[in-house]
Amino acid sequence: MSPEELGQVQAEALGRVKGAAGAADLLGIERDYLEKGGVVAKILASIPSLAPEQRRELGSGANRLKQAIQKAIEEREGELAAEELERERKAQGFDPTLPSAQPRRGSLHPVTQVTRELEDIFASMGYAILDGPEVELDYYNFEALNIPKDHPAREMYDTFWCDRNNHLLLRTHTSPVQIRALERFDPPFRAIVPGRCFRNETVDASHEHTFHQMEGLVVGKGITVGHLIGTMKTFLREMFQRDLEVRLRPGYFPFVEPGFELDVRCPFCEGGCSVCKRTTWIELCPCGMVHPFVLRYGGVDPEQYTGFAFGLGLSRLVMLRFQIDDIRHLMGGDLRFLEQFGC
Ligand code: FA5
Repeated sequence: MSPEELGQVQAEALGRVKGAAGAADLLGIERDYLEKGGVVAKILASIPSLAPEQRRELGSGANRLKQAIQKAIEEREGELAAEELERERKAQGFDPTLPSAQPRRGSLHPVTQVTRELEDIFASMGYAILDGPEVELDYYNFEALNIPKDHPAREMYDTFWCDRNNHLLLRTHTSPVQIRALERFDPPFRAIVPGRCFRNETVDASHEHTFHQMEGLVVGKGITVGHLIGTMKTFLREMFQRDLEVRLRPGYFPFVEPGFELDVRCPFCEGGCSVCKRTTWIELCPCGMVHPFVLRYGGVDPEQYTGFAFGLGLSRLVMLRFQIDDIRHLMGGDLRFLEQFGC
């Protein structure tokens, strides 16, 4: 076979490779040219019958032909794979020039937002921020708060008990931390305790079985109701950015004496609205002067020290703040609700 004939075979083979539409075509070319019984093999088989000087020439020519075909097949395989990928990308609507999808940003829960706001306000007034256990002892939740067994006040707190002997419970309020704080700190001190509480209650738009409160406790020499009112007014001014009138009504809690319900003038209207139920007053929190029994339970001498305490309904304050009409949204875990409070 002359070099020209070899050149023709190569041109024909490379032409077929170029026109191959897929892997099957390329396999066919490989079979026809490179495998046993193929064109290259037949050329090599003809070599022994040639004159010695022609043998070398045809041998190396056949090898170059084989390599050229192999190389062309590999390149075409690469091209076909790239074309296939491009087709898939187009079918999936993939556009590499578009900016990548942004990761979804989380945000703070509205209760966390208001808690942090309150913590900032009270910390700026020198309050410590305390925590306490959610699974609490009967002693701290009731007994040491002057609510002994069989006391009718226990009925105000529908309790989730955790054991058969009614020693352990899910705390029904943040007030048990009053006793824990009195045990731990020497007066004078002031502290707030934001946290979760639990009540075995029928749930409705304003009552949850799991909700948040924020306890406040100030103990020192000569603490009076005047300090309580001043503190609440300062906190409200910071929260709503203006002075708001407050009023005290009598309220009964065994752990305060005297006890009050503190109302605040509605910050959303002048003459009555749906938030204040057209009364212009909003119930803010129960509060009072710490009962001497409680001070004594906490190891503090009531002859020397007095104190005030309050129990803010934090969940209700969050509702007020963001105009949420149903408390069940707060713990419902619905992202469509929570995404509205991104910050
Ligand atoms: C108490 O829990 C007292 N520990 C508060 C207190 C502290 C009084 C210190 C005096 C001194 P009360 O049960 O009223 O009180 O609850 C306080 C606030 O928690 C209520 O005003 C209300 O805003 C909120 N709250 C009570 N129960 C629920 C509930 N099931 N769902 C949502 N909020 C509630």
